[in-house]
Amino acid sequence: MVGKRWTSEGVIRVLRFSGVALSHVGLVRSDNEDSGFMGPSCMLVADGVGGAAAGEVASATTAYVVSATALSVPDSDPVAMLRGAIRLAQEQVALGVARDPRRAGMATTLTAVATDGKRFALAHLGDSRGYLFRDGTLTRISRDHTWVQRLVDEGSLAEADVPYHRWRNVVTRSVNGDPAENGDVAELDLVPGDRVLLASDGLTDLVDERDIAHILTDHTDDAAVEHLVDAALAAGGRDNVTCLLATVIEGPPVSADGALLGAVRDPWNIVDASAVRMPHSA
Ligand SMILES: [Mn+2]
Repeated sequence: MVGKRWTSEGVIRVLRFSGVALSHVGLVRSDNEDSGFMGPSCMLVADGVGGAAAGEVASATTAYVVSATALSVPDSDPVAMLRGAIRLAQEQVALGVARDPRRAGMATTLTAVATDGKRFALAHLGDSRGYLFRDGTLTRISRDHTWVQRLVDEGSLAEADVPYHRWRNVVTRSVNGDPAENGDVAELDLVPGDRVLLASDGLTDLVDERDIAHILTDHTDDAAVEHLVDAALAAGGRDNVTCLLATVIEGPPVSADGALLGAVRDPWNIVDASAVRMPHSA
């Protein structure tokens, strides 16, 4: 893997994301319970569930905690950073329920990829998806935490039958306020030119992986995210749909910033925006 290094011109080179993202409420729902963040060192999608606007609170709070943590400690090991961010997100979701019992049962998926400029890590909980598109091949890099995926793993359900299963949306693990749920967090091997797609099930329930691969083959990242969202809407748009697509590039470091998507754009959805403590500056 290519690391942070000095070139012959004396310029620091780092690995980062160059990405674009879209979140659409869809054609059926009245509110967008998806949240997302697309920045040069972190990209994530969170798909919230829960009544009384609690789905928005769960996804926005989790998206805020993870993105703000990533921005506050840009040089830290991405595996450790994401583990810490999931712990804090669980605490914040539990706090949100304690403050308003109508939010009981709220939860969110989280699929996040982060880098410190050399190493990458993936954190995953729930049924949003991460994909790697490399050399023309689309590979799933997250494993669904769903009842139907468990049946597939046990050999009692065919992968091809998953999209039609009546329980396909039953999620077994999530950011739900449980301090014991740490998620799946692991290093991810990415090289310049790799394209990473993160999406909520509003895309992947409605657009099959062959069609997703064709769209990525035929289009640049900017055009591809629009085509992906359009494909979900053309298939009925029955859920909120969020797509983030980034290419891994090597170049000079950029100041960390990014774009917020969906429910996390509304600060009222964040349980406690002071929860992420910025490191003291010297
Ligand atoms: Mn969804």
